[in-house]
Amino acid sequence: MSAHLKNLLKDSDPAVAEIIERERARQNHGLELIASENFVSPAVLEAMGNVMTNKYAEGLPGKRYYGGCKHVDEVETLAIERAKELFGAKWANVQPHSGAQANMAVYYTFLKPGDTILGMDLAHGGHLTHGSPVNFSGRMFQVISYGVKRDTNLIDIDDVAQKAREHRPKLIMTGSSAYPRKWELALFREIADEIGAYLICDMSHFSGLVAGKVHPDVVPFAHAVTSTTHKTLRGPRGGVILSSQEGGELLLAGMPKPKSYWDALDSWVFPGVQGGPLMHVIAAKAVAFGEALTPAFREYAQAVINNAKVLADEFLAMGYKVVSGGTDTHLILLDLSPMGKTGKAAEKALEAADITVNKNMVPFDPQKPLVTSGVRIGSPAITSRGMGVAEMKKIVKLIDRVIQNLDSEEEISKVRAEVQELASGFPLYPQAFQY
Ligand code: DSN
Repeated sequence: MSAHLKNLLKDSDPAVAEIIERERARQNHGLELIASENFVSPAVLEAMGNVMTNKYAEGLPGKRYYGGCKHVDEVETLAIERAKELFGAKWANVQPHSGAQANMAVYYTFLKPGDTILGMDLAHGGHLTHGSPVNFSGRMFQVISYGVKRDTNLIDIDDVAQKAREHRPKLIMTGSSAYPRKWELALFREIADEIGAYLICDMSHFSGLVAGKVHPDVVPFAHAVTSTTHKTLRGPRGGVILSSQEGGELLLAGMPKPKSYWDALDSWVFPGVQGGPLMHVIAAKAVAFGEALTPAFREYAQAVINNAKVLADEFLAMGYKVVSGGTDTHLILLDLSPMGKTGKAAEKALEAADITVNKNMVPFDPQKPLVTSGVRIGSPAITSRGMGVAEMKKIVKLIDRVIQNLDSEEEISKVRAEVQELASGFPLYPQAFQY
């Protein structure tokens, strides 16, 4: 949004303008280490805040239920083509409002209520929409969960195979929210093929790493792949579904004849689980996919992993317990239980020092989800600010000072001053571009 428009908002609704300004300042002054967050480019921000929000466009490009769609058709077609090119997919739907909506459309495409799914346990790093009882996925389907091994904290593929053979799920879900290691889909596909299950990958957390070619491809192995667009991929808040697996016809409830499952996925996004697409967000997705196709994005994705590895190594050198012994993605998970501390206390004290992380369950965590033994720390957002190895080392020392002094307001306030000084060397957006 231009400075001119910013002034319009300031004049017409100063209350909202001031809240937005405070949030901008918070992002600028602090260290954003939530593994699922990032900072979009000014171009993505601009593509999100414009007249595209005014248009209703139920349907797909060229097949809409409203007139006046010629320009939104252009931008959605561009977003679809760029998404396909980025991930080597043959089909894409860029309309899901979120990762959860994308997963819902996938489940409704491949399953009937009551069918069995096999997904990663939330407490071991999985996601709510992979079968948690507090989510629609856990209420609609029979859920069997797999997890990590107690000794290595790596995925127990033998356990996956054994549970697949025993419970014969119709769908196997892969992907995670707090698993610091790469996903190797080929092994999962062998298991899925053995029992005739659909294999789905929710690559929300690491799709930017796949786009940047620093994580193995997942699209060739899964029947469908879902992702958010706002995490490592550094686009607007939203979702996308991709597929390269042709063939397969599904008879959907209420439909007179079977459909290819690409058509079925389209139908389950709209009218299945959503109404009108958010065309301003789709325009911003097109911009983000275009950015992710550049060599600069590959360098960014590599830097995200390099920075996360430095964070892990520095914490290990200081004697911290890092779940699975390190990382090969964008995130690390600290287990604070050997220090007698909780994720809840660490998150709160770190926030007071302008360092934003989230408390997180660690595998086999004895603490409750609102307390937890762990904190999850991600490198995508600070890498977008241009921070590198030297800054990672400083950040680990700052975090350690807070964790060692959870109750010391004096130390926390000293750390906050150093955090703000560090952040000020890496301004988020140019001054003229305040939002
Ligand atoms: N909330 C996201 C995360 O933090 O991983 C997942 O939806």
